[in-house]
Amino acid sequence: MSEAGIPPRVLEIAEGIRSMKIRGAGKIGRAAAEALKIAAEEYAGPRDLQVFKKYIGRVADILISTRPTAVSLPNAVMFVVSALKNAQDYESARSSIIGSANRFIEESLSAVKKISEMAARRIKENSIVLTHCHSSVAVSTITEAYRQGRVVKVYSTETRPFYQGRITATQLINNGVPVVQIPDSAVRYVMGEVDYVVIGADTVASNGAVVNKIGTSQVALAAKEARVRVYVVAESYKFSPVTLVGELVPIEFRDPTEVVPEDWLKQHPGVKVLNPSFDVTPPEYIDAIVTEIGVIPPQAAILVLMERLGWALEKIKQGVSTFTSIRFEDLLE
Ligand code: RUB
Repeated sequence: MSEAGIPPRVLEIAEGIRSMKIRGAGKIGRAAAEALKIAAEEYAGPRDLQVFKKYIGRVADILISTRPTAVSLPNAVMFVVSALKNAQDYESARSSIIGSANRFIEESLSAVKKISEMAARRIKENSIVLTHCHSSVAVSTITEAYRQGRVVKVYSTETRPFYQGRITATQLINNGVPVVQIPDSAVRYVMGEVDYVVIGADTVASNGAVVNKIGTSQVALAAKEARVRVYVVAESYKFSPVTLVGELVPIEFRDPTEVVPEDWLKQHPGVKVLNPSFDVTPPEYIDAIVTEIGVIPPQAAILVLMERLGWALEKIKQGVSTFTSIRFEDLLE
């Protein structure tokens, strides 16, 4: 994809997502919206609607190619870019991109707040909560529940190999929440003490399966065995419309050197390393998904898709069946 004429700040955001400097599905979605806004604001090409659309299409393609799993990324991009649909001229196209990017960011932040308030109500007083990875919505929920006297202790897994659990532990402790960091392998050991598991999501499929950081399904399995409730806290733009037509959620595999040091790998050339970044938790292992439009059983994921992502379902009807095969550049011609 040609990067000529694309503002450096936009490419920096794309690189930030790719290198995981910007990470977590919500932040990734908001960063993509911000990048499209900057792209519109700093556009320096001809003031021509078709040329501008093609340019925005190129930016959209670059953003979407950064990481494959979190559907918040294509959903955010689709949301912002679909504002071009009714634009009559270059000026209105430019301002509609800026407007819809702002709207996505505002609505996303307000969704996080609403979810935290709703999810906190589901936690009884003096509970012990376990969380995995770093989810902004989970941290916000747990903090809200702690403020209401509902949480007394949090187990936070370190989340190998990238150690996002350290971000969770730091944020919780900064919010005054008592936190105990545990290795991922200690989840079953502590589960007997835990009242709730609260986790985020990268993607929720139409059947209610939740794709989240690698290890989530093991946490959910241990919780199920111990009859501990599992709550997923996820904004509606983490629901994937394309799963409705049978698309599988692509799982990202990252570099082996995140798992073992490069030197060690060189000394042991026969050892292969597998580093899947996400896994799938089936709906039977989830008690509820808390979204900004309400608390649902995972099996009701379809209702969220109908209510919030109808525009994406329309695209699917028109034959755009997968985000990964979309070239926005073509779509906007
Ligand atoms: C992050 C991760 C988070 C979800 C939800 O993975 O799996 O649980 O993205 O996060 P990575 P949030 O670190 O690989 O991006 O609630 O912040 O959207």
